[in-house]
Amino acid sequence: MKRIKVIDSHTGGEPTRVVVGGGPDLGGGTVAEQLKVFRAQHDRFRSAVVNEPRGSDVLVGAMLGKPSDPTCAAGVIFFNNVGFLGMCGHGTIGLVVTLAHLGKVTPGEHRIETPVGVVSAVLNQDGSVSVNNVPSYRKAKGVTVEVLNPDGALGQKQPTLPVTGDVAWGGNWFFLVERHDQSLELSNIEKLTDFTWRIRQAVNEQGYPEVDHVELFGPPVSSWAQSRNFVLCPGKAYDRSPCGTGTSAKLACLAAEGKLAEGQAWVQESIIGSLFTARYRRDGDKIIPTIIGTAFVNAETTLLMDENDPFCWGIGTSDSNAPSR
Ligand code: PYC
Repeated sequence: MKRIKVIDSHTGGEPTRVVVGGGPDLGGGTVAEQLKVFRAQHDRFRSAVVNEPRGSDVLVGAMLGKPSDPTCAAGVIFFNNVGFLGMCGHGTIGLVVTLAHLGKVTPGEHRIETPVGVVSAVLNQDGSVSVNNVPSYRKAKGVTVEVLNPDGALGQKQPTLPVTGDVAWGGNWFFLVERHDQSLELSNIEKLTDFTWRIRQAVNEQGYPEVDHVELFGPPVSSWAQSRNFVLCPGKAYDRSPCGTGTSAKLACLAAEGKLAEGQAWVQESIIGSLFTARYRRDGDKIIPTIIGTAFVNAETTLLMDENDPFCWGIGTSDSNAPSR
């Protein structure tokens, strides 16, 4: 029986599960090299931590590792129900609040090595966390893709519909869509998920195979915010938070359009109404976004992994189909 110590938190409603003990040895080297070991040798551990029956599709895992950069306090690899993330904004906020809960960090700046670069996170005196993300940029403006129209199958309507968006990097790859006819409300989640999933398929097939997150924007409900979003994550879950890397990608597009000045605040509202405040500074032809949010620790747990359990490694893994002993 393996015992894995985890601490759960949520950042604006989006959960993070930090593995604080009992995880696999990922060897040395950079965190990007440790990710290669994690992916190749311990993928079932990833699945066991975040997937049912212990987790759920929405859970993001965070595996602490040794940083190769001596200026970093920690290394981290974020993962989800289907694989690994480059960076994770809400997850970094959750990680810092978790480390503070454990007494391992105090207010101030902490550098963290991720597979896609070093980020820094400031634990503020009021408990909020400011994440200075990896350099972010817009790769392509106004890309139009033909998205399958489910009604088109009847023959009376167009089989596809054009959808236009920008492709941008904010630590993960995003397709960001401003113009659409969807209502960004919780009651519309199923339609939003279906629509963005079809967009993702079209974007991947029609030129951008690297994009794994899709973001829709619309008017906010809160008077504090400039925009509300719906973010589809790679495993078909939606982000309950405004998405740190997605908001970074949004800032990159706003900066490229000249619609947001350096240092100016942008308040992004999520589909459940939670808020991140974001700003950027220029770094050559890229930007360095800062994302500010708050997380709360909500569980300290020991996961038990019993090899005799047919669903030990999560529902849907090849191991879970083995005949019972
Ligand atoms: O906050 O960057 C983020 C994020 C990515 C996926 C889920 N949350």
